[in-house]
Amino acid sequence: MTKPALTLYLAAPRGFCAGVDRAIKIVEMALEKWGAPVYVRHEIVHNKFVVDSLREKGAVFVEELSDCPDDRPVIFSAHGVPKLVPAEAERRNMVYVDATCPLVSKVHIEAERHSENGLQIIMIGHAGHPETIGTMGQLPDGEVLLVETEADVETIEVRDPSKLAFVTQTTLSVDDTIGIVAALKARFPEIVGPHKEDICYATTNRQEAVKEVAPKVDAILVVGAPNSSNSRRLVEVGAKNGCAYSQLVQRAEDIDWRALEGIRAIGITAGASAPEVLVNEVIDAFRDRFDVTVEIVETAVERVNFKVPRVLRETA
Ligand code: 10G
Ligand code: SF4
Repeated sequence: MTKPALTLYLAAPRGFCAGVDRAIKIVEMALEKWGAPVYVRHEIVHNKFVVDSLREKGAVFVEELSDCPDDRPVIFSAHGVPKLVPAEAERRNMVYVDATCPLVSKVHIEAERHSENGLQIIMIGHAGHPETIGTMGQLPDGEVLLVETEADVETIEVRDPSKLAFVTQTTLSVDDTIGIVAALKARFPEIVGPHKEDICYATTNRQEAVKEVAPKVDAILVVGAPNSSNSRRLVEVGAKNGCAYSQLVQRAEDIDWRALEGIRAIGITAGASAPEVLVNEVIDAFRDRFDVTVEIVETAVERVNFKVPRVLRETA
């Protein structure tokens, strides 16, 4: 039986960003240097496949530092941690490596600098997300106020409207954040902040590529995990930019083939924590059912690379 023709538009850039690449390397190098077990506080990045692979090599994933013994190394996830976490590790004389992405650390430093200058901080982010908890946790309770939506901007109570700064989570929707920043500037004209926001290059580029793909296709699949904020934003960007069927899949087995019956063009991308092997698995699943022509939709070329911390570069 002949297979139906399908054009598969593959977004580029997609998948691993420099911060994820570095964080995974940190766990692998820590295992080489210190042997198993190495503890990791929170999923190193939000991807089950990545976490399971590292677990097989001897990493032990826990949610809190109190779940780690004093005498084994611990790594903090790429999303960042509140200040009290490394402070507690030091108090316990633990060996720790901070895998926080340098672009998240930059936001931490920004928040601290504004606070030192007497400004109260407003963070645009998602409540309960580890990056938001980590960034807010750079300063004492109450110094950072969280806003998630434009509506929140109208109701927050600030100490002094003339002494405010804002920072953002790095993985937000670029378009939604423009609206929130505009609302902040309208209500608090003196608020200071970064030139645009703190959304990182990888988030911006992946969303841009989806915008280019969305109008060309009947459906978009984003390879990524349900707890991956940046991956979920890619699903929303697809839906808001002309593709009614935009879905998250962790792997090929999640694809709802009945919903895709009769399609002629599919868009595929992957969140910043999703490995390329899973993208290939999804593409292969399409090849099994369709006569696939792959078209790459490249909207940016990324050359960002972050070094791992010195302690891991030194030989044991
Ligand atoms: O998109 P989120 O923040 O949920 O994380 P992720 O692990 O899915 O992707 C990598 C992004 C970060 C480490 C946050 S800066
Ligand atoms: Fe760093 Fe951006 Fe990747 Fe987060 S999504 S780890 S900020 S490069």
